[in-house]
Amino acid sequence: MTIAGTDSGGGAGIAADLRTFAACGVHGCLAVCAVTVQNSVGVTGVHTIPPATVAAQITSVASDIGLDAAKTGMLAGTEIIEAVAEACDANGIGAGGRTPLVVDPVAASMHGDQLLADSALDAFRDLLFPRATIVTPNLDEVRLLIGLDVHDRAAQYEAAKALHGLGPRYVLVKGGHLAEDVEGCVDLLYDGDSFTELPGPRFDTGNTHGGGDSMAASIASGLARGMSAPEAVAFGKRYIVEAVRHSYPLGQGHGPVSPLWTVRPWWEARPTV
Ligand code: PXL
Repeated sequence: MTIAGTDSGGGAGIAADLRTFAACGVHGCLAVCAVTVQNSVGVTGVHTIPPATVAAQITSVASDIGLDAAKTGMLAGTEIIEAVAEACDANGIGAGGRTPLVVDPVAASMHGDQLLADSALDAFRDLLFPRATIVTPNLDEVRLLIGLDVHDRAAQYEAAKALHGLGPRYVLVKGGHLAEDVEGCVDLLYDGDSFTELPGPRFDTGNTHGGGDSMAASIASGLARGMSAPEAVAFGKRYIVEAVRHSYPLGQGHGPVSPLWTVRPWWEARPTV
């Protein structure tokens, strides 16, 4: 299940998550937290869903279909974060429960448009980090969450340690925004004891809209398929490298990564009916 917001441009948020789930071979359910008015240039409006309706979506699905993993994306504000934390506890999602929880601490779009109220950062740290199986911040989110500006690998390690202190089982500090890594893009996984570097190529493209969402959703898919967290992160890294490789231009601004890079053009094959 994705617990997140919509993007009318179809690149990020729930649209990215559901395509990622499909590409990774799992059925996706959703709890909508916010509707954004958005195109490739930016966000011009946000409408939040009542917190009780967010919680009810989670409970409705968990009580019938069941959940093998969940991920959070745009949660918009404190009240929704509180409702999600409560619904997670009530349905065995996250720490202490049966269902692993990926927390992607979405705070802003790649254009800098705010997707989380400043006042909600405390709720994120206090309510969601301790419940998370894994948190997946990029370097902008690291700065907002712990006030650390990461400019080199040493600081990436320091950030992983500090974030682990907030309670998640695993931390993945994504290195996509690291200026030092001009050749590649190294994500860093930390379990409180040991570090694992996940190297990958860097592509010369501005079309990375929805990349963080797809990465977190592919990790959740791996967990849903029964992988351990380190296995799910390696699965997610393989997946997102291809999604960025196949990214495409859209509109006048930033285009999206391609969560469905896996799909073959079946319509070009000879019809069977
Ligand atoms: O990529 C982060 C993100 C998540 N969720 C929604 C978004 C964005 C970025 O724009 O719009 C709804």
